[in-house]
Amino acid sequence: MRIFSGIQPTGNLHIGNYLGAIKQWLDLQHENDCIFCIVDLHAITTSYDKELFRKEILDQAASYLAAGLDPEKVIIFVQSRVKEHTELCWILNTITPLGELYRMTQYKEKSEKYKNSESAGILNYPLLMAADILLYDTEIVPVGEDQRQHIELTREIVRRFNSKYGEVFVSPKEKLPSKGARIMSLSDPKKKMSKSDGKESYISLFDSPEEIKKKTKAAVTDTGKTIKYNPSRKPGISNLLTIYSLLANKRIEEVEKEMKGKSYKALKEETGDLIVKELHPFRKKRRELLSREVYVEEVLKRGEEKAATLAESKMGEVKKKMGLW
Ligand code: ATP
Ligand code: LTN
Repeated sequence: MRIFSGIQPTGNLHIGNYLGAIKQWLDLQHENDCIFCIVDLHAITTSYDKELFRKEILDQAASYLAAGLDPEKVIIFVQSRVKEHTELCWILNTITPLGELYRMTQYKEKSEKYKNSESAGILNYPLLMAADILLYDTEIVPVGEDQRQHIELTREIVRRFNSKYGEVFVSPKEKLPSKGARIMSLSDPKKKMSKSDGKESYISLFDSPEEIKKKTKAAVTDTGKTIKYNPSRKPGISNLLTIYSLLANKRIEEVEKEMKGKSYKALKEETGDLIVKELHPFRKKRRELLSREVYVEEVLKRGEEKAATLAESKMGEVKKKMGLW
């Protein structure tokens, strides 16, 4: 199966990104044809620091490798280095009704956040994402729950393009993790964990043990005493149970049983300890990779060459069908 997914290079990857997306990538890489992208052109739709950006992109590549992606098996590349992504994005703009973009939840959330100062890029964001997916005949897109709607829109675009110009694109399916599709913020467990919020709200894959313990200890819970999974009534406790169960590879009920009769404080401590233990190898590997910048750049260069070959060929097909030069 052809697999494609991407994450924006905006700051540190957090355990939401890991449990929602990257953990699936690691499982999929062995038996599929995988392409993992650093979507820098998506990241520039909101404000970013141009002096730091290159470093953040390299850091993201080092993080992918540190998390366990094998560059001998998968293609890892930077989106802006393959020009066909923006080229196809324009074409998709011409066949997509505006109404479909306005109703995207992520657009509504982001435009609310930036009040009337949002760019057209925020609205058109899903079209660039659809271009990413469609250039590579992607069949499966492993993402967190928040991206499901964008994949549905991509399928709609495929249907529209193929019926207008002839069969060119493959219709992709999202792959969501069974649990943990949505890890919640530690400081506001009714919101998803997100790297655009305050540092105390998420745990980075590369936080120090002290930081991890401090953040889990301060996680917002409720005034009750019973450790029970109930996302609507006990969002904070349920979130900790979810994180624990995913990292320990145990079912939620099993974790609930283990924690029965224990205090919230104990649950927080044990979750913190488990996160520290599970993330330790990532931290070590990332530190090592960050000192091998030339190697990381080489991995990206190799990925770019392979991705460009596929993308050029697909774009050729698209133009031919559309009667473009
Ligand atoms: P933003 O700051 O824009 O919210 P983000 O932290 O959500 O960014 P993205 O780059 O948008 O990160 O997402 C990368 C991948 O991680 C996507 O597949 C997304 O579904 C997944 N993901 C992000 N946040 C979570 C979360 N809290 N729980 C589960 N999966 C998540
Ligand atoms: N919009 C996605 C990131 C993304 C992506 C993609 C994911 C951009 N292009 C293609 C899967 C496939 C997000 O997580 N915010």
